[in-house]
Amino acid sequence: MPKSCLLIGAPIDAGQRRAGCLMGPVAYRVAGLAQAIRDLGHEATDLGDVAMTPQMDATCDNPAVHSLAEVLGWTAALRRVMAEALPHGFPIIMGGDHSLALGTVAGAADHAARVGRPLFLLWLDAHSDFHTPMTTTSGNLHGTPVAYIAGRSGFAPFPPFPAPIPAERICLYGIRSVDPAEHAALLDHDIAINDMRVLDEQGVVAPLRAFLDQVRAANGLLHVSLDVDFLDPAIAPAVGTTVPGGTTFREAHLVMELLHESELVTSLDLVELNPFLDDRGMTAKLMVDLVGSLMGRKVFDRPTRSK
Ligand code: EXY
Ligand code: MN
Ligand code: MN
Ligand code: MN
Repeated sequence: MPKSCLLIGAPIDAGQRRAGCLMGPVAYRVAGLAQAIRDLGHEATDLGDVAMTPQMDATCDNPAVHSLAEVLGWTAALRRVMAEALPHGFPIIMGGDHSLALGTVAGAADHAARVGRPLFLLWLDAHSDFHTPMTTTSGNLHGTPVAYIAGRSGFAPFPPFPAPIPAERICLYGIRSVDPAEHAALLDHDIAINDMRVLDEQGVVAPLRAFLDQVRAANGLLHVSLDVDFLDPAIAPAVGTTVPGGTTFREAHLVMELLHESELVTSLDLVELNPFLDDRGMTAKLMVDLVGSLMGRKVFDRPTRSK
């Protein structure tokens, strides 16, 4: 089923301190993301980059929090852009660091409420991103979106997340770096934590299929947030928070192929690409390749396959 893909640039690097993520959107364009999608029979419209106005009167109790005014501005802008885009197609947000999900998932939640369907979240990441602005020690807000989306307190002056996603509708997948404060908080939330140990023991298919079955049974919308550091640094070095022991090229493609076959994905973030840390754009090209698998490219297309 051809999709109308809406490519949206979110050149945000305020959620962390290493310069470079703001070059992510242009790197995806140079790597040919739109044409790769069109080559698979879909429409791809590049809507350009989102503009952001910092919210300068912003303060929070943790002085370590980095670039709060900018992240607040991005969150408001991306929430609006996402909610406006979803009725018109399949938004693909080209990041930019993972703090962009504070806004994109909020916008997806606004849309889900409007259409009366539950929103599910698949978080493909080495990190649980479960800090609040009050628990983070780095002060980098890219380590907080899942906590915000799950409705944790301590996010003032961010507006309350519109409809916190219940734990059973959040799937963390590929996790291999959890800070002590995140671990303590996650023990109080029964969010599915498919860390690399789970994937090593059960394989990449079973945990993902179980989650997708839940999405389908609930007639849910599914937002996928794909962090470059989900992948092993050996194949995807252009990211500021690499963690050894990530997914292989084939594991990542299999995840994307299963997501394509499920026909459940309704919006996508591509986050944390830092082209400044790369070698001839290899990481951007890999991410474009993975989007190709999500959009239906097959090595060998078998006529029938279970969803
Ligand atoms: N947990 C660490 C912190 O809070 O600073 C590292 C977070 C990395 C977040 C990247 C986006 O996944
Ligand atoms: Mn409209
Ligand atoms: Mn992340
Ligand atoms: Mn990460």
